Amino acid sequence: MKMILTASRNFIWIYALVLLAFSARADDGHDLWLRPVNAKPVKVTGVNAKSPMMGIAKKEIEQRWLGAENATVEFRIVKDPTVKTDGFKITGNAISATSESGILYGAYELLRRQQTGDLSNVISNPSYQRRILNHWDNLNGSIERGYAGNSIFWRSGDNAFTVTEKDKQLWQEYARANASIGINGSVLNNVNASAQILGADQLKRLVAIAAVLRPYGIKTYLSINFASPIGLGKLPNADPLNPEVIKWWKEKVAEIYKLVPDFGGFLVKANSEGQPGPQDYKRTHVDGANMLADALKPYNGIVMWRAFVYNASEKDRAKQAYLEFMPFDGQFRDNVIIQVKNGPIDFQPREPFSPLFGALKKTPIMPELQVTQEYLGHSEQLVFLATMWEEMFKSDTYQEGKNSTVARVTDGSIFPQKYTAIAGVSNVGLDTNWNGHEFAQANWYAYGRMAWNDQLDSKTIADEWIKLTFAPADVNNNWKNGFLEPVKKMMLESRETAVDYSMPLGLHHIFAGSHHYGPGPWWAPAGTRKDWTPPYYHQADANGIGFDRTKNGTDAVDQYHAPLAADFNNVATTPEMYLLYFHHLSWDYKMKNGKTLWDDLCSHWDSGVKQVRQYQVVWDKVEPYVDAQRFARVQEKLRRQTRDAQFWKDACILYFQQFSKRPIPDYVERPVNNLNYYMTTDPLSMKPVQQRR
Ligand code: BDP
Repeated sequence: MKMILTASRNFIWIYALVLLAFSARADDGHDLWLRPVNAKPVKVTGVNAKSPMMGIAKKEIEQRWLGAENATVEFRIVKDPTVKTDGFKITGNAISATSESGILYGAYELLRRQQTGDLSNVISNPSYQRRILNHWDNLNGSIERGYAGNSIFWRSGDNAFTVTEKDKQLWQEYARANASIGINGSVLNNVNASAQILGADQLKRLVAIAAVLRPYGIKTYLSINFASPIGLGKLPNADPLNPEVIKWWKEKVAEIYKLVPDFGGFLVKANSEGQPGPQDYKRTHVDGANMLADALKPYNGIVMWRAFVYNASEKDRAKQAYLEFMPFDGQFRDNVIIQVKNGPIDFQPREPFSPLFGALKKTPIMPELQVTQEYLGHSEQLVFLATMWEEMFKSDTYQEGKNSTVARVTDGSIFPQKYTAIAGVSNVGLDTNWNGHEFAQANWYAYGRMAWNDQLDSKTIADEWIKLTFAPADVNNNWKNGFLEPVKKMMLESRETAVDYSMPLGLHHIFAGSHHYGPGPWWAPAGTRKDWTPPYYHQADANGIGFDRTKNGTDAVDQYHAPLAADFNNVATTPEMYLLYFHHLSWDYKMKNGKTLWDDLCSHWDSGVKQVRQYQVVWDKVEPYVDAQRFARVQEKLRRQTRDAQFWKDACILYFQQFSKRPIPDYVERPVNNLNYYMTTDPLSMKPVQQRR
């Protein structure tokens, strides 16, 4: 009896120690979804010893094998018409592909399947050929809309161009993370590009970066400044029809390809938000894009020409890209792809899809998504973006009949196109955990997975990511019910929650000026461009709220294909999630749930706050399953998110109440400060500002 007691006491001690060690273990998040595992011995065959890429695939298998001990994994390069470039087939322990990159992606998939418990065979081909991250990194190391520290590629100072071992290691880790989710391209600098990116020192650094990224299957691209021939080449102009300019670009491109023979091409933001472009010389987007395309063509390079254009004109901003680009359909070279943001305005928490999708029928389009959370709480708020992107991919444009989804009109399923591509604005920075928020890693992961497979649903992605990022070695039902399921639910709801506490029912762009963090529906300093101020977007007055884009208004609805044009034109058939995007409605407008518009708006703001409060509870309850460091970091961020959500709700209710003149519904929590407080407190720093913002 005594012996049994001692034994069980010992057991309890050991158990407690193990628990303590586990929960106290520090985890800085640097390993992302590629955390070390207790690999079993394995043999890999079919490896071309000369190929760095095959070497990486082999090493990954050896370091992460969780299958049968001493199993043999076979790499097979095959001729198989069902397997596209980069695609692969997994049959048991064999990975077959038509290219080495396919073997690499197959290896990552096999390992992922082992870790997430899916051992079925699969054949997998990417939806888009080019799956690209856009880094908005400036040459001085800062990142436009970056919330996770400075650039991993560029820095200022004396050693700006020294390539250190530390640099190379970080680039390699970055490349590996990308390859593991299928990303195969990186644009290394900001779309608001400096001409200097094409300078000698910068190109040397490009060479060094490309050398590290290449074995992981990642091509490098650069954003260029359209006026580079002036800024760098000292030519008097950058007119795309000027022979001197044409020659300058040809020579520059030749120089780049000599240094980086597999260089991907250029990303161009032209005549947009003050950037130079062909219109400066009374030329068109076609003139500009084709001139660059001709220079890149001999090397199979591409031009990604952005359609993010709008002027401070009387025209509805939401209509401008369509108006500007539709007349050019069919006039671009075949190595030009028009890069179009998911929505017509600008990466808002919710917008309908851009009407250009499917409408340009003879010009390939690549969707541009924003992984960095410029308008969705930076790296402070837990917002899983996969559900938003899924909403976009699955939206039916009806352009070629039913089921002309955004996914299908851009990935080559409907329109035959030489190149297919997709871009995501990166959220990577020098922060130890890469993305600032532990859960922002999920957005990088989700972007890669959806770029690979645009039919993948958010639930599957969340499930995979949680297992890879948080699962202990011995996954059991306790962990599944105690961690996986509640955290998954929270992630899947989180984007709608953010919409609720910030811009429900189709409201958009009512952000605080410049940093876009928190509310600023009142923000309209004298002299600011109207289309950069929130009142332009919400149009609140005594009669109601919302932007009238119907036939009686700006007629933006007309840019959508039937039946959407008519559906959006009619308030009764407009999905309520887009209501105030398309309609200006009275405060007493009756919603489907019977509430007035005012009451329903208040309910959304309020429920958004309540949902974040619930996330705090969810997270506190998962504490036993998470290492102390990550637990504490997320807990702290959720506290901030709750304060932010409340700030949104209170500020919006008090501000719009001035117009609605309606009481706050009884069931809605009362604001904790007055309107003046919200208007004189910066929601990012939470510090008072001198003037009304
Ligand atoms: C907006 C950002 C701005 C970018 C611009 C773009 O606020 O910083 O330069 O998009 O995409 O969302 O060019």
